[in-house]
Order: sequence, then C-alpha cells, then structure tokens
Amino acid sequence: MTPPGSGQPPRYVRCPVCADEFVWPEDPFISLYDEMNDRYEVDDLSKLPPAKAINRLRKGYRKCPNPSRDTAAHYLPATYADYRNPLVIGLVGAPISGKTHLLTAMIRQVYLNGLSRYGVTATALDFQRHKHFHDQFIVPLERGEALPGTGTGLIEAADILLLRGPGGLRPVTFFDVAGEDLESIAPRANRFLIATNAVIFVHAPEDPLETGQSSTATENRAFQMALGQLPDSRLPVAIAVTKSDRLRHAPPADHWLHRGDEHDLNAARMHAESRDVYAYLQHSGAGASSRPFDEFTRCTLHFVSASGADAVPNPDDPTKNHYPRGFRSIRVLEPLVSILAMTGVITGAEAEKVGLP
Ligand SMILES: Nc1nc2c(ncn2[C@@H]2O[C@H](COP(=O)(O)OP(=O)(O)OP(=O)(O)O)[C@@H](O)[C@H]2O)c(=O)[nH]1
Ligand SMILES: [Mg+2]
Ligand SMILES: [Zn+2]
Repeated sequence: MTPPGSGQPPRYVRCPVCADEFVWPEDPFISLYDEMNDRYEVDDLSKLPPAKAINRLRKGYRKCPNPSRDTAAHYLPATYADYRNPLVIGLVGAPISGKTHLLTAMIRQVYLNGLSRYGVTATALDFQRHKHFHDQFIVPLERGEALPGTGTGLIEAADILLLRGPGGLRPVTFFDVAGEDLESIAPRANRFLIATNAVIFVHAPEDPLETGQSSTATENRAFQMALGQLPDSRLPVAIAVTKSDRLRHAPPADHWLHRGDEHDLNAARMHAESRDVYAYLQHSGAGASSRPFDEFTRCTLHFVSASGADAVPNPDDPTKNHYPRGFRSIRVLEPLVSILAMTGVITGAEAEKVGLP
C-alpha cells in the first residue's frame, strides 16, 4: 500500500479476472473474507499500527472496480499490485481434452514443492481461491475420483500463486475454462485471453467429442479460436499432449513416459521431446494441434498424463468415475517449467534457450 500523497506514481494493474486495466486504489480500506458468513467485509488499515496493517494486508482483498462492468463482482489479493510482471497462464483445449485434470495435477505438484529443483518455491497468493481449488479439485483427485467437466460461463481464475525464484517474485494466475466456451464465438466467452501472457494448449489423443469426431481430427476449433485472439507471436506457449498414458506402449511417447518426472532443466532434451511430439501430431492426423508451434516464436511440446490411466465407473457410485489404482501423474510439470523458463521466472543459460528453434 502506497500512502496517499506520498508522491509515488499511480500503479496500473490489469485484472487477471476481468482483463480490465485500472489505477490500483491506494486507500487504506481493504476487504477481509468472512468465511462463516461467506462475504467480504471492509477493514480500515489506517487504524492499525504498521506491523499489524501489513499482516492484515497480506490476508486482505481489494474489490476490482471492473471499469467495463462486464463481470460479476470479484476480488484480488490486496498485495497483487506489489509485484511487477504478473503472469497469467491460460489453458486452451477442446471439451474433455483433459485441461482440468492436467491443471489440478500440475498445481498439486507445485504445492508439493515440485519446482524447488529449479530454485522456485510457491505459496498461495489468494488464500480463499486456493482453499476452494484445493477442496474442490486437488482433494478429490487425491482420493482417486475423476473430476467433473468445467461449467460453461465460468470465466474465473482457478488459482493465484506467488512464485519466488531466481527471477524474483511473480504472481501467477491460472485460467481453466470449459472447452465449450473456448470454441464459442461469443465475445465474452474467452475474454480472459486478453490478460493472458502465456498459454498451455492441451491436446488429447482419441477422445470422441460431442460432435462424434475424435480430437485428433484435422481441425482443432478451440486452438483455432484462441489463436485468433492471441495476436502477439512472442507469447510463450507450450503444447501438452495429455492422456499420454494411452500411448505408453507406442513410440515415441513410450520413451518420454518411461523417463518419469525430470529433475533438471535441459533445453536440448526439451527440444528433442518437442520434435517427437510434433512428429506424433503430424503422423496421427492431428496436424491442426501443432499450429501453435508454427505461430509462436517460443514453443515447446510435451507428452504428459494427469491421471496415469483411464477413469472407470465407480462400483460404489455408478454416477461417478474413479481411478481404481489411484491417480499417478506423469511429467505434468514439464509444460509449466518450460513456460516459467520462457518468462524469466526460472533463469540461467538453459532457461534462455528453452523453446527456441
Ligand atoms: N487416461 C486419461 N484420462 C484422462 C486424463 N486426464 C483427464 N482424463 C479424462 O478425460 C476426461 C475429461 O477431463 P477434464 O480434465 O474434465 O477435461 P476438460 O478439458 O477440462 O473438459 P471441459 O472442462 O469440459 O472443457 C475425464 O473423463 C478424465 O477422466 C489422463 O491423463 N489420462
Ligand atoms: Mg475442465
Ligand atoms: Zn477485474
């Protein structure tokens, strides 16, 4: 919080939720979330001694003014504007391609300190949002339950983390919306792409979509719609071929899946995997899903599996699917590590080479 009249220049922030840009309010009135009554209450920090005010600020929120008035009321962490270069990562892919499972498996590993080998640690920046994500997504997946499809019209950030790495402190917001919304031509449906500064494109082998077509068909409508809205070819992107457990006996995916999770950053290895995934997409008739590689200057491709196996109907509750042997994610951090290297969160000579031809 900058004290009023301090002579500090105004801080401009682009809200990761509604994509509006506005001058960050510097007044001492923040909001605290009251969990019991499920509402936000205004708190006046000017009445508190400085140490307590800072502590309260860390737990507090500010309501986004949403100047274009196009989104339901939403709140951002009160410290959001304290960090420069916030990162907003969007997941893009067809319906049922596996975005939500992949994001959940990925964020779970980040919270389990999976990025520490790259010198990066993570904490929740938006505690309220993280609690919801943890309870609704991470816990059920850890119990071996398959997650439900994402509701349409839910254009909200999934989680906002604070990463601390050699490149400094960076808030990272993740977006995961319904594949149906990503394919929609309604202008509001994929507005979050305006604020997005890195994308993970998600492709799944063999899924019959509602159209009866397989997602390996020559068109990838979700990718195509997003590409139309992402005009800056310098945006760092990754393509994740998820559900690769279904390819585990076939080259070239078998080689990469057998490696399991990686323990270091190696640009040449990422380049070799990218080349293999690219070849796989061409040979399986899914060339349309490799288009991000052709359109962006920095792009890596990855074989990943969020769950390690297909979900099957749960005999105790046939309305739900589950993973009878539990879920076991494979290589899910790789697309994120690549994005973090390309955006300067992970630094060093290897990081600088990631995603370049
Ligand atoms: N075999 C296998 N199945 C997976 C994997 N990840 C997801 N699935 C299955 O794929 C289906 C869709 O997964 P979701 O994560 O909900 O897909 P989504 O892209 O978020 O779907 P929408 O929210 O509808 O756009 C579910 O039935 C999952 O069980 C995986 O890594 N391996
Ligand atoms: Mg989903
Ligand atoms: Zn907003």
